[in-house]
Amino acid sequence: MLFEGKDRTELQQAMKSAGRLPPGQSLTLKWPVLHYGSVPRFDPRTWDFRVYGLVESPLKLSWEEFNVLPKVQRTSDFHCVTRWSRFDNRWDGVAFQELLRRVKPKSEAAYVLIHAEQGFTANVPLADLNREEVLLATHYDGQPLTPDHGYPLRLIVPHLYAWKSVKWVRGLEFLDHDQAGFWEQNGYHMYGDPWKEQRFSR
Ligand SMILES: Nc1nc2c(c(=O)[nH]1)N[C@H]1C(S)=C(S)[C@@H](COP(=O)(O)O)O[C@H]1N2
Ligand SMILES: [Mo]
Repeated sequence: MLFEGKDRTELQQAMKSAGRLPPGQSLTLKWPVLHYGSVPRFDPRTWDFRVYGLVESPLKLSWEEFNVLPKVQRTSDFHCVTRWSRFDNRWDGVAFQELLRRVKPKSEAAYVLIHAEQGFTANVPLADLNREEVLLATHYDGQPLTPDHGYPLRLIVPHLYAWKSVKWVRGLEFLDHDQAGFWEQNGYHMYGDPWKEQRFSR
């Protein structure tokens, strides 16, 4: 392995040289836990996953039904707006494009509001979700997500700041307009490109 035996600063330099460290970020080898509120409890009997709004075929799946969907594996980097980046994270889950094929967004659909437990939301343009590397992840490094990292299901959008990678996802609402989510209402950028340091609005 190219990066084996290197310490954190050496790894950071390697990622920087490889063009993988966005400006103002530093590499972490630990995995910080970051979210607003408490870790929700998962109850497989009442949990459901809904896709609704501007789609031809709305979906409502139980946990059992969700797990019948075909799974993919993706490895990607993760950049938090609080300035840490974690590299080469291996996720398993359902490709976002797999869901898009099933729900068939209407032509007016341009944005998705991601809904999570406890009313948490985040807004992402549909075009940014319609990418190979975007997935609804159930596993990290081959193991089910831990409760504090989003068990049973979280979104992964590697090319945007990690607050868009919503933990404890329960639904996707397709919209024809951009609607600020939780952090966006609290001053974070509507889009959140780490390469342009789109941390805050205004
Ligand atoms: N439901 C929910 N998802 C969330 C958040 C949150 O507050 N609530 N915070 C986001 C932020 S700011 C970050 S950096 C990542 C952190 O993911 P991690 O705790 O697995 O490192 O989760 C994101 N997903
Ligand atoms: Mo974050």
